[in-house]
Amino acid sequence: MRCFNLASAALAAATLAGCAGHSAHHHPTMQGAMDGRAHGSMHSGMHAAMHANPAPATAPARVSASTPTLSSGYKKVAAAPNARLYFVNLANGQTVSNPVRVVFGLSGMGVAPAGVEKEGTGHHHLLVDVAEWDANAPLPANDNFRHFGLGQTETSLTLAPGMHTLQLVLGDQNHIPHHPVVASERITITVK
Ligand SMILES: [Cu+2]
Repeated sequence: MRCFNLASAALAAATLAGCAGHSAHHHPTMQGAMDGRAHGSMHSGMHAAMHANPAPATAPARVSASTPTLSSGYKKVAAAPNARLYFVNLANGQTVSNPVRVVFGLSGMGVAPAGVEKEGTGHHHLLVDVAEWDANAPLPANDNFRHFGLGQTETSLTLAPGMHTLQLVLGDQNHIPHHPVVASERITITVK
C-alpha cells in the first residue's frame, strides 16, 4: 500500500501510474472498476479526512422546554420520532464567502408550505445569530428568524463579515415548533 501513502492531490496523477501495477497485483478483482478517476477521488477523500476542521462545537441555543400544548390550548403538531434537521452544505467552523448558500436537510418528515396542515410536515426556519428562543410560541419573523413558508429548502444570504451562528428549526403551519422540537445543531461560520 506504499503508493497510497505517497499520493497527494498534486502527485496523484504521477503516482497513479505506479499504483496501477500494485493494485492489479493486490486487488485483481477491483482493477476493472477502479480507473484513474476513482483512484483520484479516493485520495482526495482521504486527504480531506486528514484535515478535518478542529473547530470546537458551538454552544447550543437556550430553548424553553417544549410542551405538547400551549397555554392558549393550541395543540402542537407532533414531530416524527426519527425526524432530523441538518445543514447539507455547511459545517461548524467553516469559512465562507457572500452570498452564503445554505441548503436545508430534513429526514423523517416532509416539507409543506406555511398554512398547510398536514401530519408529519413543517417548513424551515433559519435562525441567524440567535442564542435563545421559545419553543412554545410562533417563531418571530425578522432578520434573525427567517421563514421559508413557501416550502423552500435552501437560501442565499448576505451576512456581515465575521462570525455568525446558524440553526435550523422546523415549524408547523402556524410557525410554531413541533413537539418535540425538530432543530439542527447550532453551527458557527465565518464570513470573509
Ligand atoms: Cu414560519
